[in-house]
Amino acid sequence: MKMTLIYPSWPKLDRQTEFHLPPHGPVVFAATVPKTVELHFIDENLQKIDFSENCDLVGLSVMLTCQLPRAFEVAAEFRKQGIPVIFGGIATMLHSDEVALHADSIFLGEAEGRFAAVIDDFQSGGMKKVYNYMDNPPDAGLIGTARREILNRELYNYRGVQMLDLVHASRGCKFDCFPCCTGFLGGKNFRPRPIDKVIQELEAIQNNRLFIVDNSLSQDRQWLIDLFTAMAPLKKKWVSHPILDDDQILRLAADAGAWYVYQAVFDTSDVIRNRIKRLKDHGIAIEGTIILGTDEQDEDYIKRLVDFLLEVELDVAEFTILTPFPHSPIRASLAAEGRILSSDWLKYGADKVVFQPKLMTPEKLQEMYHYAWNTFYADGGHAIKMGKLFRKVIQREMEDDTYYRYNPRMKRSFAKQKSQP
Ligand code: B12
Ligand code: SF4
Repeated sequence: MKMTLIYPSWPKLDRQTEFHLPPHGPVVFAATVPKTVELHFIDENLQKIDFSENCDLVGLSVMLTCQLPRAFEVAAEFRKQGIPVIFGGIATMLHSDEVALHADSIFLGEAEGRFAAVIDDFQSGGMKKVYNYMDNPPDAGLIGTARREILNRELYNYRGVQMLDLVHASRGCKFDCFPCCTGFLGGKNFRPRPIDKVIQELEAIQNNRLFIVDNSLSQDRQWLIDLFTAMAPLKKKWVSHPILDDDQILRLAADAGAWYVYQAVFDTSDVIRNRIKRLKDHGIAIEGTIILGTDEQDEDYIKRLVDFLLEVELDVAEFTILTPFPHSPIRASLAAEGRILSSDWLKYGADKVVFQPKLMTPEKLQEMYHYAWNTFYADGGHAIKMGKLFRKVIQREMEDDTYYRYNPRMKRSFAKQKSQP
């Protein structure tokens, strides 16, 4: 049986350098697909879909709300030809009723230990309209090593530099922040994977540089100590969401290869200033994630915030506009106040205003989004600041002799160049 798995394209943030990370959901999902199924993967951000290709079942893996409009077009094209389509992934869970209108089947929840039964149903002609495991997540020990071999790895580079590989050591998040959907997705629980399985997966990845996509590395202190201690000998370099703000943990993280973290910066307080300083003191760089449009922000507030980011010398900043994604706490409160202006999912890429801000007009907030990007990057674009971050990691790889680990051919050509008169 042949299954084509597709990751539909989505619009990148206006102003951000266009780069494409290897999709994570699809490769983790692929590990749950029985080996008897011949699986072919297409990342539409970088590959063209061949609608005439022969297959028995199409799977659409949809992570973002703004991916949905394209996912629906792709599904319609296959279904027109009589090829059944099953949807899964985060946006499928967040928009299940709407997605069901465009699908033969929808899969809600995590697929580990569950997808083989869907294939059995399909092969016996009885695939169900809905598979719903949202209230019953699998044991995190069932999460296997992602099947990264389904990716065409050569596509994932930026100007010749290999992109990071994505990996996760836990699921869920015990916090329930206002703009976030993870409470709904993961049941507000932290679910760590067994550390030996994580290490096995990290060892298998043919890349020095990783993005650990766990929601938050600040949920369980002892687990972090165990994880970072086990990771240190691998000498990988990695990016992550926030790490527990604690000197011992940050030191262990740095020793385990922490390269830079995404750190939410929501105000200009000393708490944030000190957090940034502590990260820097441990040699960990910072990509600030800054949400624009919260209720306390007006034009001056945003200007002060951008000045602050420049003053504390953030390495990189990613500005987004507050977006009321379905099943986030903020959507419920904005909806109750009648402040949602649009539910056109294409506009839900986090760079367009789709709600009524409290202290600005929607047009002013949109203008301030551009102001923030333009001002922060006035003395060098996003690509230049990213380039500096990459130079930092290359320097560390040279120091601990890991730079050529997955690229011995480069070492030989470098040595040859050096030996030439
Ligand atoms: C990693 C990540 C990213 C990465 C994605 C990289 C990549 N190429 O994969 C990057 C950094 C690019 C990213 C960007 C954004 N992200 Co993001 N991201 C995540 C994160 C942290 C983890 C996703 C993940 O990998 N999960 C682990 C995998 C294994 O789980 P999974 O995909 O659900 O897959 C399982 C099942 O769903 C199932 N499955 C998956 N596919 C399929 C297919 C079929 C057919 C079937 C049957 C089953 C199935 O099997 C898998 C195994 O069980 C989530 C939060 C979260 N907890 O999920 C946010 C999240 C998805 N992101 C979010 C947001 C808001 C964004 C941004 C829009 C804004 C921002 N800056 O954060 C940007 C995009 C901006 C833009 N326009 O360019 C929101 C989604 C909002 C929405 N509704 O659109 C989330 C939920 C976080 C939140 N704040 O609430 N993100
Ligand atoms: S924003 Fe981060 S810490 Fe807060 S609920 Fe979402 S994933 Fe957890």
